[in-house]
Amino acid sequence: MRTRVGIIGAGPAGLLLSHLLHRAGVESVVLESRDREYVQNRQRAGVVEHGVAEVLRATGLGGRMDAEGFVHDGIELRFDGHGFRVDFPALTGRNVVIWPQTEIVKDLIAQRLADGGAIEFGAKATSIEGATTDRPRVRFLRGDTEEVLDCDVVVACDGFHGIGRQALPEDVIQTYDRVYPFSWLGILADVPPSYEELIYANHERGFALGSMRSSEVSRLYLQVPNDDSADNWSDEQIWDELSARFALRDSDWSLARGTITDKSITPMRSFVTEPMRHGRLFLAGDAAHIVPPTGAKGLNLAMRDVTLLSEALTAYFGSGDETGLNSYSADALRRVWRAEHFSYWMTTLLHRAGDRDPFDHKLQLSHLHFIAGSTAAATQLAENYTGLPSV
Ligand code: FAS
Ligand code: PHB
Repeated sequence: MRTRVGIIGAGPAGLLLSHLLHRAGVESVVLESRDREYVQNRQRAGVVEHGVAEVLRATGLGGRMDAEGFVHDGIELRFDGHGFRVDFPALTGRNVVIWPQTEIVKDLIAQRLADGGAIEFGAKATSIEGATTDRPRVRFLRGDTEEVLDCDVVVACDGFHGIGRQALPEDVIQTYDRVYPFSWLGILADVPPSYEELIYANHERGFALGSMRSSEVSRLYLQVPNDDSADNWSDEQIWDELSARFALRDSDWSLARGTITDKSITPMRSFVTEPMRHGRLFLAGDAAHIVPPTGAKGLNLAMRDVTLLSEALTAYFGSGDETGLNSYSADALRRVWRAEHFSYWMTTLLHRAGDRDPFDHKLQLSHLHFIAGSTAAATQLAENYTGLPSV
């Protein structure tokens, strides 16, 4: 096989890159190790920041999002028995859209296939060769048969556990890593959300997040120890703990309960790979970086990386202009580090640290009261959460 741009991974990064390149007349092939059903139904992110929603609308992928998604003008912070709403439009003029990653992936796959795009499901990339030559290639297995994809450029969009990073030589790659002393127990429940907008709760028992997938399906998360398991939690225990952590003083608000249809544990980690380019190999999305999901940045960073890279590749294949390719890593990493800091800041502001130090909790509560009382402090959160236009 031969193509201009060989893309490893049919997650949101790889699929959006292939879609954007197609719209610019640049050919690509996407290699995906799993099958279509698995990729489309993998439960992940739920928040699309302002600028990414604009990219989806501008490239023909906003129809279902605008018809079925939810535009949210704020989030609620809950702490000390109080609720404080961060008003995004008032502070930034922007908002976010609640639109599940599963739906973005379904639309991208459908659009690529409708446009005649090449997505090779069941094709597991095993190695990337010749990254520093002008003819890089990807070896991949289709079943037991080894095949080769010859390319002009390879983009590893193969997520945190992919092979992309491994192709960077040890004397080139620099990684930055932080593992947090807690994880999230996430549930899907067939019950209408008991809130109009997302609730982020800092409680002495731990963090909790109330989100949604539709008007009938709630998505909620609980901070749990890293060695915890979803099997340790009965449905009743989950609802009791969520209710305790979301509780408000002087309010008759309560959390509606329903049938839990999915339980899973997500570990918290910050990770960055530098550089995001080596010769004709580029990294994008979780292949290069991950963030704790508290700031709702993982999906959005992935989409921002490939939006930037597709512009650079279009200029290169269109006119030979390599400016964007040469600045891609530095340009992408400015946004990556901004999102890494924001995700770290939201995570440490809202979660009880491993030692549950009461002094730390007092500092967190003081900071949360400051955000509730300071337009400047609330603006800092709103600007980062809705997505900075340029970094
Ligand atoms: P992805 O991991 O989505 O996609 C990589 C693709 O590459 C996969 O389809 C994989 O099968 C394929 N692949 C891997 N190795 C391959 C190989 N060798 N050959 C071929 N294909 C290969 N972000 C948020 O903003 N909010 C959240 O709530 C949130 N929750 C998350 C929960 C979990 C459990 C995880 C793991 C992540 C979560 N994230 C969340 C982050 C997540 O949404 C990612 O940021 C997003 O999926 C990144 O997209 P990609 O970079 O495309 O990587
Ligand atoms: C989700 O809906 O899955 C979600 C929303 C906001 C976050 C993390 C996850 O910060």
